[in-house]
Amino acid sequence: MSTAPSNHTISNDSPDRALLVIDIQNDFTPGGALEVPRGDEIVPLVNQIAVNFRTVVQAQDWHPAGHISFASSHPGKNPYDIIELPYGPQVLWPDHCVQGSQGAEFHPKVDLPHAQLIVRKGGNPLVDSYSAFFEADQKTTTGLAGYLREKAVTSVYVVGLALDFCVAWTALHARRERFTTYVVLDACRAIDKDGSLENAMSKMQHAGVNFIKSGQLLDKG
Ligand code: VGL
Ligand code: ZN
Repeated sequence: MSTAPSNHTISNDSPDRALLVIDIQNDFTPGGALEVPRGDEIVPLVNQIAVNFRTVVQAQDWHPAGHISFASSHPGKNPYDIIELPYGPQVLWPDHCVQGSQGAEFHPKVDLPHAQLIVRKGGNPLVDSYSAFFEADQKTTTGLAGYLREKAVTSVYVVGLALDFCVAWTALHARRERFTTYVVLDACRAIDKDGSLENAMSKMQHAGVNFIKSGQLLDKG
């Protein structure tokens, strides 16, 4: 009889796949500046999924004070207004994930000791970056695609916050970089404002992103 723990293993620990853990930070969890409803609920599941991925990358939203995506940087504007910037429309947000702040830290229950790389994004004061691959200008790279390719990764599994913004843009850019891409839906939570979730799901579907549940990853033992 096997004594392997039944629900803490992933059936296929292959080196050609990576887990991308997006923005599980204090400001995106309840009580944070830009809280994603029930964003904290995914943390135990993400920790569990990560156990048998060799390559785990964490993304961290990491803005300078006065960032262009903050409503407070645009007199007369409010959070969730949309403005036009040189790179396209920009949703304005409450101030969040300011570099070095407590809100920018990972949620205290995130437990990923074997994560090898943290990609900090959104550091350009004039350009937002939802995606862990490219900034919102769609061309400035974070280097993540090159990192993954050098490790011979061909498939990425995306989890985290928020499904309709940073998870979606990371998955779309993963497809653009020709990675086989899975979004693990029950290991994500969405902001879901003004149709953002429906819009993001349809964009991902058209781009060939696969939607799965964590049960398809975790050994059913
Ligand atoms: C995010 C809005 C602004 C996210 C980041 O992590 O989804 N959303 N910055
Ligand atoms: Zn942000």
